[in-house]
Amino acid sequence: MPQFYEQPLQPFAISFDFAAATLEPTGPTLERRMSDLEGLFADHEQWRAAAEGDNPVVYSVVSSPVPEADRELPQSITTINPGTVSGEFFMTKGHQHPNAQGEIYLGLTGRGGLLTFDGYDTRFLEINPGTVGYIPPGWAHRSINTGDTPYSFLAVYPGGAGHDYGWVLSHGMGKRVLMADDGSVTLAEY
Ligand code: M6P
Ligand code: ZN
Repeated sequence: MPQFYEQPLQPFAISFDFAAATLEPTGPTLERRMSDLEGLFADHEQWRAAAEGDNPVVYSVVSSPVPEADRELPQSITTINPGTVSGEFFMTKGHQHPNAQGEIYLGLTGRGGLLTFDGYDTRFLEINPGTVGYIPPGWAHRSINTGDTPYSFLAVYPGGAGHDYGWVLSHGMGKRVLMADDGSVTLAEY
C-alpha cells in the first residue's frame, strides 16, 4: 500500500442520475453567480449591469465526497444555466491545472461545449449528452452552454491537479463562443 496523508477511503458506490444530472452521496457544492465572473466576458459593461442587477446564478457544481487530494479521483457535475452577456454564452470561469494532469468530461443534458487552450492553440469541442471530452495535461478548459436549457456534464479529474484561475485571466482562452444573429454558435477572437 502507498502511504496516505489521511486514512484511505473505503470503496463506495455513487448513485448517478443521468437525466437529472445529480449524484448521491454529495460532497461540496458551489454556486457561481454573475458577480463571481469578473473580467471574463468581453462586454464588461453588460457584465457589470447583470452582476449589479439580478446577479443570476450562471452555474453550480455538485461534487461527490471524494476529496481533492493526491491519488484520489474526484468527480463533479456542473450545470450551466442558459443565457448570454451581449451574445457571449454563459460559461464556467475556466482554469488551468497547476499540476498538469488530464481530465474527462461526459455530457449529460442540454447542449454545450468545451473550449480548450494551451497558450497557442484553441480547440472547441461539442460535448453533448453521451459524448466524452478529453482534456490533455497543459490545456486550460472552460465549458459553455450553447443551448436554451440547462447544460450539465460530469467531470472526473485527478485530485492533486488543482485549479489555477489566474492563468485564464492573464492568458485568456484564445477564442470566445458567441451566439450569432441567427442563433447559431460562432467562435470569435479574444
Ligand atoms: C468541472 C470540473 C471542476 C470545476 C468545475 C467548474 O466540474 O472541471 O474541477 O471546478 O467544472 O469549472 P471552474 O472551476 O472553471 O469554475
Ligand atoms: Zn480541470
